[in-house]
Amino acid sequence: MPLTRPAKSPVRLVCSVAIVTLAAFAPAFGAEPEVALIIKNHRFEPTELKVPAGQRIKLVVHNQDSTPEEFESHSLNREKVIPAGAKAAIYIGPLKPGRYSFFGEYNEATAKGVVIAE
Ligand SMILES: [Cu+2]
Repeated sequence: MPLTRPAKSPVRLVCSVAIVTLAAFAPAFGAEPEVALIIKNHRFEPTELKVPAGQRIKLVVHNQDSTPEEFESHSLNREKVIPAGAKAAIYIGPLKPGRYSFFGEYNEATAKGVVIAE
């Protein structure tokens, strides 16, 4: 269905202002800083992820192994299974400055890492 452009009205103007105000508090969709994390040979690469504190972060985890892995972090309160060869987005934060450890639940002995918010 073709979109028709509505005539400008005071109501529409108020809506625009409200949207701009909201945007100031919550960054636009897709505007989060993106951090890449790889799972390879049952290890995370890199093992230390430095991220800005006080912001929502998009972690893009790429499991390059031929087995599934579960990204798990108690301090970040996140848990996500990533199938073999797949990529998954995990949103974290906004975080207070500090260290937040994570691990691969299926390979805890080797798959370890830490998010450092600063
Ligand atoms: Cu788990």
